[in-house]
Amino acid sequence: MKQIRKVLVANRGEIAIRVMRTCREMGIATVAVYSEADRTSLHVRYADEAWYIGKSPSPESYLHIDHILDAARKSGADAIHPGYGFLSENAVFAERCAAEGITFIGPSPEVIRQMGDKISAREAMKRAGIPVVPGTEGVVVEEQEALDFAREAGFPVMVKAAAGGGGKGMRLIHNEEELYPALRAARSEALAAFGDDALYLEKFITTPHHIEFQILADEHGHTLHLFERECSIQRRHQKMIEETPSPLMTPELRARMGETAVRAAQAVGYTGAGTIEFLVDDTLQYYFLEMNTRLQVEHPITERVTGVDLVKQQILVAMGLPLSFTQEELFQRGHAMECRIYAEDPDNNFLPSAGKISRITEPTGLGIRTDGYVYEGYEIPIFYDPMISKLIVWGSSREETISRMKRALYEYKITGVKTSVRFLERIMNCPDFTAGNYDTSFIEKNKACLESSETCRNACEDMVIIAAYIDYREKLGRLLESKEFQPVQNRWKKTTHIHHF
Ligand code: MV4
Repeated sequence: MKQIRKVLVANRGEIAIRVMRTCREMGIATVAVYSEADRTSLHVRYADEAWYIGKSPSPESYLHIDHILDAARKSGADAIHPGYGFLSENAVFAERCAAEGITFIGPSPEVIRQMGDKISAREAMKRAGIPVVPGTEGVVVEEQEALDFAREAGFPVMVKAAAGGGGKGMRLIHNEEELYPALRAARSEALAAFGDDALYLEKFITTPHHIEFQILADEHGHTLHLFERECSIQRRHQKMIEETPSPLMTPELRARMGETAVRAAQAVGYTGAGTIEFLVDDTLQYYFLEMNTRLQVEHPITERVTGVDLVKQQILVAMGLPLSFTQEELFQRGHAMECRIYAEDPDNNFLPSAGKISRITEPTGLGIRTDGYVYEGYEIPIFYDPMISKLIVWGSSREETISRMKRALYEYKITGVKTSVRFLERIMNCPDFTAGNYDTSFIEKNKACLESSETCRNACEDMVIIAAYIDYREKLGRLLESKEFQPVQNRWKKTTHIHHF
């Protein structure tokens, strides 16, 4: 067993505070690291100590391995929690921690590296007999090979970067004419974005559900799942709302997918908390998509329905302790939903809305959790992800959860920056959403219903004006054609022409 007495959280924002809260509960000291722009950030104040790690741009601070390890060494931290994003799935960082004798709270560098390479992840799953999206064997080198696959599988197909993930470097190809140009573009994009131009192709699964399973495994061979999370409400690969249980799920499908997720984790020797992402098509056929070797943004909905603190479990596993519960002891109780609150303007193409928080009041009450980090007077930095907080709501049923979420969103008042709160309210009022009848095309399919009330109102007003004008023109035309119409006599001219403007 490795005693952990002090954890450095190599992250910022809400997740840094969230991790530090669990550390505090466990009697573990906390170390914050901060950049120039984060001098006034809440995680700096919350931690027992704080270390400056560099300038605001992430590469000079939160992505700078040496600066972070310097802070770990100087603070005497015996473990590092990477949160999500930044270095959380960086195998080199995990290796450097190990080399410094610092416990990296997460899976081994080998597993991080293997799951970070989407082709080797697929190969590992195929070997374990886990269904993967039909695709090419290994890296696509020759364009002819891609054409052969696409002809065999049938269009549309998706080209993806082996070093990508999360939708980065993906392209949808509808026919042969598009294939070669798309391959070349994807290859140069992948090289630029990831320094690795390896590509692969998959059959496109139309309007899939994006369902993921939470995994937890210790270093003593115990692996279990903590059920699913439905993540199909996404905009440009950015999740907006997640919920558990999934409206699509049946007990039988849940058991099969859960067993598959556990087998996937065992197949790669996973330890700690991880997530298996699946695509599920409209025949409820499911396919392994990716494995995330980090804690996910949306983990709180799983915590709420199972009662398990996933960060606490990560730390206990990192200490080398066996899991203290079995699969049979885990149940989903009620229904939880997360809305991500972004400082973005949904009525202006979701452009980030920087600025100072002048007022904020957050909802509270039974079944309501807000994981945030902003406060009145706080200036939201432009350097990082614009997520302000996560609103996690629980209810005894999906209906109760939605009505409670509506109430919570109504209470959520943030002034000084534009936020996605109003957009989330519109989703809560969308019939397809409230009926649980949605997949990853939801945002696209419900554009009209999701337009801002302002935009809707403007559009409606325009419609009213246009309708009135058309009505006027029709009446005028009938009048002009009618017999009783007598043109106004003008003593200077025979008739007066009516000039239509
Ligand atoms: C797919 C797919 C359909 N067919 N792959 C990959 C990264 C993940 N975040 C989304 N990914 C997808 N991969 C195949 N073969 C559908 C998705 C997908 C998606 C794609 C485009 C736009 C939004 C999406 C939301 C969820 C899943």
